[in-house]
Amino acid sequence: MRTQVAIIGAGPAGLLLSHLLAQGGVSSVVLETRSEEYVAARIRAGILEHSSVELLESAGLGDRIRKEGDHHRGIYLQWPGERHHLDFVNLVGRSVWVYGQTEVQKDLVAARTAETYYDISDTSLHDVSDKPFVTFTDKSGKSQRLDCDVIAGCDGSFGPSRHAVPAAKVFEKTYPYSWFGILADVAPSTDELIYAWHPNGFALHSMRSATVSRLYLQVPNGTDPESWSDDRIWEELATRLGHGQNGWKLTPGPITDKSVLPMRSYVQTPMRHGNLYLAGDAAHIVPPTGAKGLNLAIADVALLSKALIALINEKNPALADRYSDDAQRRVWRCTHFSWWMTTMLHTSGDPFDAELQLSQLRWVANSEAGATGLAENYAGLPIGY
Ligand code: RFL
Ligand code: PHB
Repeated sequence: MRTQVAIIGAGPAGLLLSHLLAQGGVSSVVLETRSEEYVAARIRAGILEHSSVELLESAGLGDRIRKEGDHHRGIYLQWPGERHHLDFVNLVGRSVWVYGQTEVQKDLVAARTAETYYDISDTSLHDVSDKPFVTFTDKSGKSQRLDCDVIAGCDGSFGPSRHAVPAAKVFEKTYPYSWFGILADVAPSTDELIYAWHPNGFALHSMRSATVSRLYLQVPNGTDPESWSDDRIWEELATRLGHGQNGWKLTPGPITDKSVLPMRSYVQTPMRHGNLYLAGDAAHIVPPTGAKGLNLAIADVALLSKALIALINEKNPALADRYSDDAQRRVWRCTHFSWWMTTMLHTSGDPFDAELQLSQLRWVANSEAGATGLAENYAGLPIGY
């Protein structure tokens, strides 16, 4: 088989890249280890930045976001006794949309034109500095070879692509806590997301729709989700989110999914070697407190699709040569913002740290300069920042 761009990974980075390349007249084939059903059902991110929505709209993928997504002007930031609304629209003229990654994935699958191989195994990258090709075993057990001009590694942090960049530099940080996430069939108890600092640990009230809530608790690493009863989860969420404060109530409901997500961060550089380019989680992971993972994948792909279209259609390598440096500027900005949100909101047990966090939260919530900094980063910098 032959194609112009072999895309490894059918997550949001891989499928969006394939879509944008097709619009630019560049062919691609997408290779994915998991089944189509598994990829479509994965519960992950929930927030789209302003520029991600603009990009999806300009690619003809915005219809359902406008109809079914929930536009949020900002977020609530709280600590015991106080809840503050940060209005991003007033502060920076931009805002965010609540629209699950699962929905983005569905929209991408519905719009897909490229051939996609699901349920493959033994993915292997070859000759990336000269005449690249990918070998794999397809669903029926047949060995396949896909020749191409370029390989796009969109296969997340556990895929093989990032290991095909020799002498790459990896920057890593593991946080000493995890997030316990639940999905519940109950109307959200808030109109916009609540990020809560509490001496027991961080809590977040997010949502997926008018009838589905998504909530998170900071828990120690290694926590077994099954060791927490539903009652205990709701009690702890009520305590940390301030049930009863100023008349606010958290309404519990049936829990349909429980999972524990470790918090880690890494950045791998460069994001290119020869004819191999990395995008999304294959090149970087951020802790979820800044809601940046999916948005960064979209921003990488916005740059990479333009670079590959110019490279392949016009034989112009200028953008491709700059891709890694251009993408990394935003990656480090988002890595810093995610670290800043994480360390401001998660408790470490150290009373000195707790006083510093509370002081910082009061400053962010009460000073226009502090609030604007958070808003500018959360609502997202323009593509190409
Ligand atoms: P994805 O979505 O992980 O897609 C990579 C795809 O590559 C496939 N793959 C392979 N395919 C072929 N051959 C191989 N050898 C392969 N190895 C792997 C995988 O099966 C997969 O389908 O990466 P992408 O496209 O870069 O998209 C990035 C986002 O998915 C990610 O940044 C966010 O979802 C991160 N993230 C979250 N971000 C948030 O902002 N808020 C969240 O609440 C949130 N929750 C999460 C998350 C990431 C998670 N992961 C990766 C463990 C929850 C989880 C569980
Ligand atoms: C989510 O809805 O899953 C979500 C929202 C905001 C975050 C992280 C996750 O910061």
